[in-house]
Amino acid sequence: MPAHFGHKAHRIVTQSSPVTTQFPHAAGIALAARMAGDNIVAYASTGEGSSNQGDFHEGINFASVHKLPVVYVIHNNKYAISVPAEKQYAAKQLSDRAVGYGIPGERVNGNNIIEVYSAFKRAVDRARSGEGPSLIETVSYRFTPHSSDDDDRAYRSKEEVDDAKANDPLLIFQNELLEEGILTEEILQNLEKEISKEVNEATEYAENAPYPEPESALLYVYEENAGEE
Ligand SMILES: Cc1ncc(C[n+]2csc(CCOP(=O)(O)OP(=O)(O)O)c2C)c(N)n1
Ligand SMILES: [Mg+2]
Repeated sequence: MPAHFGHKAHRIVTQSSPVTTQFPHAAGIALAARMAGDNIVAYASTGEGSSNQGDFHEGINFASVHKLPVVYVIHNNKYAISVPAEKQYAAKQLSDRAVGYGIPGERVNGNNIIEVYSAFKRAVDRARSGEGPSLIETVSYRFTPHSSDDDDRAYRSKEEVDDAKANDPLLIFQNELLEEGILTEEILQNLEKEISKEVNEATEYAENAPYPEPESALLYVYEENAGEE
């Protein structure tokens, strides 16, 4: 699955298919790190649809009681596959749930990169100083269908999608940086060249990679295999 990668060196834990299971995982990782004297901040995010699962409550509640260093984020992109936000939750805003855990909750414009950065900085500083977790809701929009199997024309209009695309956070930020003179057309072109080279090389590498041996499906499932390879 596309978003199920992990990366040990970058400390990204492999994600699993059942949504929001990462919320209790983050609390557990933060607790384990504290016990080991490792001064980390754990980060876990979920969609607004997935935030209605029990794991959401269990994870945040545990982290709040024990003042664990976790930043919890809800990416509110207004849809859970075909289900629009108003059919997912009755709350006015999801960040208000923080009150029930005794932690700060903030709703930010997810299309404004500086606003998002500021909220994350507050949450990370709070976690590092031992005050516990925070909940941030970033509000944005899902530009594409949920997956290649999903035809979004069945549940939302083209106009709605086009309107949202006019607020593409990457383009807005790019333009701001160009206007400020921090980014120039030359830097931009070089960046685009560099990035597409990296993406093309990675694609080629993946396409040429051999299929895994069928037996490898049994690796890392039970403890006796954990040390192999
Ligand atoms: C426990 C569980 N139930 C259902 C699914 C199927 N499923 C995968 S993604 C998804 C919708 C998620 O919507 P949202 O949380 O808003 O995240 P988004 O895709 O919009 O980022 C569902 C129902 C799943 N993976 N896990
Ligand atoms: Mg969503």
